[in-house]
Amino acid sequence: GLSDDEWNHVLGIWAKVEPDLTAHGQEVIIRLFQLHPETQERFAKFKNLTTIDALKSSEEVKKHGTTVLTALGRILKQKNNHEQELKPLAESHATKHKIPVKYLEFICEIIVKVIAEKHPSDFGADSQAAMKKALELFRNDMASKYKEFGFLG
Ligand code: HE5
Repeated sequence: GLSDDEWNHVLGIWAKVEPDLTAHGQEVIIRLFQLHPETQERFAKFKNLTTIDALKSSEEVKKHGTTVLTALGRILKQKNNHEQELKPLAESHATKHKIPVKYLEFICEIIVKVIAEKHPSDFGADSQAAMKKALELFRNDMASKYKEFGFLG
């Protein structure tokens, strides 16, 4: 797990992200689709967004980015006592959306990059390392829940 100090880093930077969750979320989703186009194919309602301008002006993309980061924020705030928050997320991603663990890795990596770009002076090496560790715990727990739901992701 993470030390108290590491959780303080994670929740400290998250508090800087939260006032503008939508811009962060939008950037994360757009970058996910640009870097890993196969991920966009999982979204029936984003299939028509074939240009960067279309992605940038989509209210649906903004909304989904906010949804994703809101869910992740709730989980981080549980400091790894996240069973209750994680389970429905793992269930939907395993059984309904069928999102491979690899895609979770992609999005987690992008989340760290986007935060680093938007908050260069508040997201130092220690905070980045702590956030990476927290996201790794999140992914590992998603992966083990996936298995419980019979998805080898
Ligand atoms: O599962 C839900 O609620 C429990 C539905 C809303 C939701 C989705 C849907 C939430 C809260 C999340 N995602 C959260 C989330 C956190 C992690 C980092 N997601 Zn999610 N997703 C939804 C991720 C990661 C992640 C990676 C990828 C490629 N997710 C996806 C894909 C994905 C898809 C296809 C959907 C279905 C909803 C939709 O089409 O929205 C426009």
